[in-house]
Amino acid sequence: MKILLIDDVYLERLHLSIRLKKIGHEVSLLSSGIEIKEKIEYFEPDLILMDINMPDINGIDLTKWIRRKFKDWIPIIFLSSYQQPNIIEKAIIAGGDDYLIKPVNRTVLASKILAMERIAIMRTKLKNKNIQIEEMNNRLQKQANEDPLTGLFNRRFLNHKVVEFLNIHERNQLTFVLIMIDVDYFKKYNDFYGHIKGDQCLTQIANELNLLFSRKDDIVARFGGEEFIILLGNTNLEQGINQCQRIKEHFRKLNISHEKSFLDKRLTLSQGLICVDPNIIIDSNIIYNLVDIKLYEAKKNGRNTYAY
Ligand code: GH3
Ligand code: MG
Ligand code: MG
Ligand code: MG
Repeated sequence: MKILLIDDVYLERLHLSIRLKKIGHEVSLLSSGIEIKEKIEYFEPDLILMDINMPDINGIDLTKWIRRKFKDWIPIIFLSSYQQPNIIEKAIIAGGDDYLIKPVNRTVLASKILAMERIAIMRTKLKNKNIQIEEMNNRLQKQANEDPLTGLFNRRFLNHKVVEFLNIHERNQLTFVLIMIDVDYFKKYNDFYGHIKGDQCLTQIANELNLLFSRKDDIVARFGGEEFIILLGNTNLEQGINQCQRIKEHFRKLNISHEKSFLDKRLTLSQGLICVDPNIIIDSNIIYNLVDIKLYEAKKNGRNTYAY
């Protein structure tokens, strides 16, 4: 263990440190309480052995200071010649973990250090376990919200976000936009290129949409099959329409082949858009239904277009 020994008497420090080093500990010595305030971060001790009666600050007050200052627990054992029960009580209440009366028997001291070491190991194990649990929770959380094929947010997360958008935008009296995107003639794409190429195509579309909408608050989700949804906060109808046009233009330039599409043998998308007014009472299912009607309109109008 890395032990920090604080005692104002030189000989006490010397004797103790020799003994501690003999049984394998690393020892740092300090002669005053004030010094520790400047150096404790530098030492990072596993254990502090502390005298009580020191000229500048007494060990009990110093312990209170350490307990206030550090969230992490550092075991503290008092070594003092005071035998009065009320002082021992005070020392433990202040944050000490144990109290030995000087002169300290070397075997007793070694055993007490061992006990502290054992608790410290248990604490470290527990801490690591907690970190593991937290990491696992984060992973599960991410998995629960993610579409496995494309890595986009899934419908579950989207539903949650739409409700959040409704609340926030009502509170701030702002509009937001939801765009539903459906790939044109995708069944033909699968039939011609095969399902694996179909999957790759969906992933490519997802990546492109993610690139197009990379602002922190933009949400790009896979709604299902070959349908995607874009959620744009604090956006009005005109801005939303511009985004539909931007998506259309982007995919025109990408120029992805689709041999069996009637639209110039290129992969195209149809889009429905809804701009949600904060003053109209509406829920997420109604939003999906309305935007689906708009998407259907875009399909009816020949595909590779948008309706709102
Ligand atoms: P439309 O232009 O009217 O949208 O025609 P469409 O063929 O795209 O529409 P339809 O809904 O009939 O077909 C959707 C197709 O999307 C059917 C299904 O095979 C395909 N699809 C859905 N999910 C996946 C997927 O995860 N991977 C692949 N490869 N294909 C999928
Ligand atoms: Mg002293
Ligand atoms: Mg579809
Ligand atoms: Mg389709």
